Amino acid sequence: MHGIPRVMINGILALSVWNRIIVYGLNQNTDLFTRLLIDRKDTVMSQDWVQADEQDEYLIDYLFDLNGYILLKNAIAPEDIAAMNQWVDGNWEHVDGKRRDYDKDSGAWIGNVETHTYSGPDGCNFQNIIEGGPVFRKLINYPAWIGHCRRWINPTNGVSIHENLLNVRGKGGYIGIHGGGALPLCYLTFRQVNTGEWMVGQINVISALTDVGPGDGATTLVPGSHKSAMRHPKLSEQVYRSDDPAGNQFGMKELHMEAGDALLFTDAITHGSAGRTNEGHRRVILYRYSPQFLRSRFHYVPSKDLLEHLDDEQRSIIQPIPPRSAP
Ligand SMILES: O=C(O)CCC(=O)C(=O)O
Ligand SMILES: [Fe+2]
Repeated sequence: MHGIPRVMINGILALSVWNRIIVYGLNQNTDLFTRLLIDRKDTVMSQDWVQADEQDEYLIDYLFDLNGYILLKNAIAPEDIAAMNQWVDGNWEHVDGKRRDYDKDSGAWIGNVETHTYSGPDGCNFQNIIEGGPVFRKLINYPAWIGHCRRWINPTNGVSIHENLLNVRGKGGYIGIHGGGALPLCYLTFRQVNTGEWMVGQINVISALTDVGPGDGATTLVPGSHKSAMRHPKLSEQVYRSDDPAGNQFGMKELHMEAGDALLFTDAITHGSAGRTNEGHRRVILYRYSPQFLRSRFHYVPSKDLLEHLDDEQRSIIQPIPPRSAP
């Protein structure tokens, strides 16, 4: 071959392709492009996570709007994760003990925290965990997510907590597939239908206290299903929840997390959890944020001690309207 050797031509071609990609990226958004290249070259197309301290609110809103969920990496400080794990270790005797609903009348009480289960396989819920100590109070308005919850519920509605719990789930445990954009439940809104403003009726924040990987019974969801006008095929005959584990259902994605990550998703999305096949237990906390007009799920009355220890913002979330009675 005469003239320029082939290896040089290949090199020039490769350089020109890279130039185009880089120029395109710079034109779109310098910051975002660079960050994506640096963070995880392989998943730019399907990225559904950001670092919890991400400042690009537009990007965060876009992902939440598009998918109905977003994963915040490194949302909870390691010392707070350690404090929560210590609490679980200290109360381990209750994990396989009495649980409200499964044992009908009442769970075991650890101060004002009650053990509970939705249906048995989902494990042990330490309900009303905000009464469990300082670290759980701190989570009420944890900086990594409270701003997003306020914005998406819409400041007009204020924020309250519908339910708060710490879940421990062993081998064989799971949550059945449930929810979806087609359900006629008033708290499963996403936007104001006439104006398009944010008006999310419930945002679940699930945070892993230990890593949750394959076989650990991860939370699963169908991305975008909060916008679907059709029920998931598995739920077409049902109102809310099927007893089939959500992990192996059509369209489901497993959300793996490292300890301290937080998954934020609208409760309107079709979701649940995969069955746990590994030994050991999954430990997560779950706080559900809703507009202030919604009552709390189980109506645990905040103790005097809890109220005294809350800052003003936390108090307004836990008790938006103080009880009123005749003097
Ligand atoms: O346990 C899970 O991973 C899912 C919990 C769930 O269904 C919910 O947050 O509404
Ligand atoms: Fe759920």
